[in-house]
Amino acid sequence: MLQLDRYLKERAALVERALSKVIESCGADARLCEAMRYSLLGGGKRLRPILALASCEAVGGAHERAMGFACAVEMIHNYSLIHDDLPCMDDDDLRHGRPSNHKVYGEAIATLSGDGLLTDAFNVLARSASDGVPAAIVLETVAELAHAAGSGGMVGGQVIDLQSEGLTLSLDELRHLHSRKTGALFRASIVGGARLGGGSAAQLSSLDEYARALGLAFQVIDDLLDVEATTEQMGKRTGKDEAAGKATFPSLMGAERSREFARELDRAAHRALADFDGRADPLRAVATFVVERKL
Ligand code: GRG
Repeated sequence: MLQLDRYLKERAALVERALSKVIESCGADARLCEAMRYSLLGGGKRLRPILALASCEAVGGAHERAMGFACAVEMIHNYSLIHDDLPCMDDDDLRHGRPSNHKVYGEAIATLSGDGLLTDAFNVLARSASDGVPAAIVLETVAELAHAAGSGGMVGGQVIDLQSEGLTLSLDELRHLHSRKTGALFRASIVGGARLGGGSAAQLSSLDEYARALGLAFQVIDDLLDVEATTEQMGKRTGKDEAAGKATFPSLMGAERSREFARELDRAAHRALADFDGRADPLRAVATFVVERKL
């Protein structure tokens, strides 16, 4: 029986060791490297890289094959958090229980440290190609990750989010926004991990389905926690969606129905893994964790 708490801690530690190595070789100006390190090693659940490694293993790959990719995904995630906290975006002073990057390093260095993490992520991924993975597979993974992070994915989703403030969105519009803003990076992490692990087309397609359900469930719970959890619990400001006039799952369907919806999505994520053996148990457990998490 998988002990999820232990598994998540061990995997986060593994990812953090690899991330420290990446940042150790940062060849930039010392202040920039420090700012990148501050965010990259400053906490967080490491969900996306853990999912990338778990997905690689679910199709029979050794997790080492996906470690460069897992680091790249977490670097992109951290860039998005740094930029999201900037005054021109969500204007948040707190992240992971500490001052946001721009509160410590100023807006210019914070912006550039995000840019550094985003760009270096692709260097880390491309250089991990030497780990015995065919170049064509790495190339497809690079393209998929770039699409997920870029204008067709996360950045595009953030723009829709900004433009939707104060508007009444339908459930379909809200789902579309989040499938890009948060869902795309989850999908790329999970499908990319499996691609690097040697997964078949049918396995990648099932994992894509799993990832869609998990990504949406993650967002439904994120919206709920913004209403129900305190700033101290989350280590970041809560109650901000309502203050910004944002449409959320609880505002559209109510808190109780939102939680039920997230649990339906957890079941859908499990169904998508029906053809996988016990090696996909961590993926199954993480889906339930995402829905039942308190932070
Ligand atoms: C390009 C200036 C500029 C800004 C872009 C890309 C972007 C800003 C924002 C993307 C939107 C974004 C930050 C999405 C992530 C939303 C989210 C719920 C993050 C929290 O994810 P967790 O809970 O994070 O997995 P940690 O790392 O704290 O565990």
